Amino acid sequence: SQIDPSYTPKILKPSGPSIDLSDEISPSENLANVLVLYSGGTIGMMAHPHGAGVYKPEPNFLVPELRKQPLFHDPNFALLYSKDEFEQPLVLPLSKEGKRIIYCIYEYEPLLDSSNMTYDDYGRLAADIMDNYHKFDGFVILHGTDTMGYTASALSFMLENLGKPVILTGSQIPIFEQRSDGRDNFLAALVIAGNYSIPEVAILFDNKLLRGNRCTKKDSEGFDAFGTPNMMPLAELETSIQIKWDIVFRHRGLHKFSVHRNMCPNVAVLRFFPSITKATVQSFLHPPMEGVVLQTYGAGNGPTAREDLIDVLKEASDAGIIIVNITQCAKGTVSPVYEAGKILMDAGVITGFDMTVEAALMKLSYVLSKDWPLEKKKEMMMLNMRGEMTVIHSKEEHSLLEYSLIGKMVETMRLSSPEEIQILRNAIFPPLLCSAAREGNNDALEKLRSVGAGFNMNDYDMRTPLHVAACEGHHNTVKYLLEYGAPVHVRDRFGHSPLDDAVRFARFDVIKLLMDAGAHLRVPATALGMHLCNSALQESLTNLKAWIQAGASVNQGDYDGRTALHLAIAVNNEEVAEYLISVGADPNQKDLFG
Ligand code: ASN
Repeated sequence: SQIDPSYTPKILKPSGPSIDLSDEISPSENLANVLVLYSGGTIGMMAHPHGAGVYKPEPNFLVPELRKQPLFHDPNFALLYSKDEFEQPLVLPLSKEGKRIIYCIYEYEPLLDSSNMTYDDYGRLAADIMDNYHKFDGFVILHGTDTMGYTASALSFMLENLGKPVILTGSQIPIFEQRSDGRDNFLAALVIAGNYSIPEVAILFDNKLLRGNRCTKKDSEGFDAFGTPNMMPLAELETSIQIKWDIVFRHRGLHKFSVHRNMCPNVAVLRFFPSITKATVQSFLHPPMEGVVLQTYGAGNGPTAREDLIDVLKEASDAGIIIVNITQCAKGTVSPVYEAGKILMDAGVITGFDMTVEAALMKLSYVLSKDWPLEKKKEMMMLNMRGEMTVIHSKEEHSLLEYSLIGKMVETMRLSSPEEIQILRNAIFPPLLCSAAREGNNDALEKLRSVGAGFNMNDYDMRTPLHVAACEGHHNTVKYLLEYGAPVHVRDRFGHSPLDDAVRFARFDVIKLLMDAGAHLRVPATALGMHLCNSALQESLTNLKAWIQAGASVNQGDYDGRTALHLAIAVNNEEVAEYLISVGADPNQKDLFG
């Protein structure tokens, strides 16, 4: 049955601190907060001597052990938070790049072998990410490998308009066994979630970052357990980490992050094989079945000579069951090149292109659970919603050389290798993007985009075109950038997000747009109190309004607990005081001196 929409996740059992990191730590380029949701899997298992030596998840084991491991925890830095070990978050040692990753692990109860994961567990993961979304820069899910491809696919659909990284990882050998692959996988997942604003659900395994809804488990024993047969990795982690930003999937449009927890359970996979009987196919296509992933031969072919089967498929499709055609081949796509494929399409079977079984099933579950008419559901199944299907771009669109300036430079500098061209792109595009954003020149931005510039690219101060357009208050440019997937949560060298910039320059229209796209303030509470007090002291009603519009709480005090209203009264500014009261300032609130 479907998940009850009023389902609330059980409160997680915190293994470690319950510190509200957002209140304690100023966002800055040197710190990142990552939430780890630990659902189970081999990574935290132990072989139980009393259980015939088989592996089982071991509760309350991972966190205390990690605290003892210098690679996973720097106790000296953690002391800054609390003297009490159990109140401290886990902190990775300082990275080569000078960044600290602070992480909290929430251990689920019970921990599961991933063979037991269900839609309810996906719902719980999604709800926990939703509840903690604003406090963290990224999320890691520790998960068993057996069904990780299904969970990653499901979450990629359930987490709508995701703007932050969600990285699943696990291991083939438990993390504290001698030859474990879990240590590298977990560390790398933390590093990716904390350092790179990749708004995707991904799997990190064996030094590869893979799009979650493209993954299949391909090896039950090897460390290289996952593959994305129809797509290159998002990143390969070698001596350096090179993210292929061009292929990172970004949702388009101005929508906030939200979670869709219902998944339709009435789906199944049917695999053709020579001589399959009509009765077998019929038995699959009975109510309550609502959707079937049909694994056909080669490029999506079915047996043309088997009219009996084709008729059953047509009847089911006419009766409203969605049948999605994917290939049995480990790699490749369904395409209508054979009569044997066309005959299925004529029977109402829809094309699933190069989706994996996991992605096709989970997408079907997601789409079927939506309150959409049948035609729209079918349409959505054939649309690339989260990067789960290959999108073929026309060659010209991505040809760097189309852009004459870069082309000329390439020629002049006699660059030839793709690496050299990439270096040139990285050097040239950011300032061009930022200056176009500064002018509010959407045409120039569009030209740059069409030749391969990404709106995530940033300049030497790590400022993106969205930061610049937000400062300038170019409403249309901000809108355009957001529509083309410009990241909303990125912070520049000074720790500022585009929303912070819009607030500082009191760009009210832009604040609204950014918030519509899910942006939120990440300023620690007392620092926010000081901003409000300063604005009141400087008698700047506009600045106060901007902070309040961006979600600052009007009664937030500074270090002495004084609020903007205290200051407005101290400088005797009636207009500011009246405004503050009109937006809910409490005239009776006491500062720390009473
Ligand atoms: N059976 C384990 C699981 O999926 C396999 C693993 O994690 N390597 O939970």
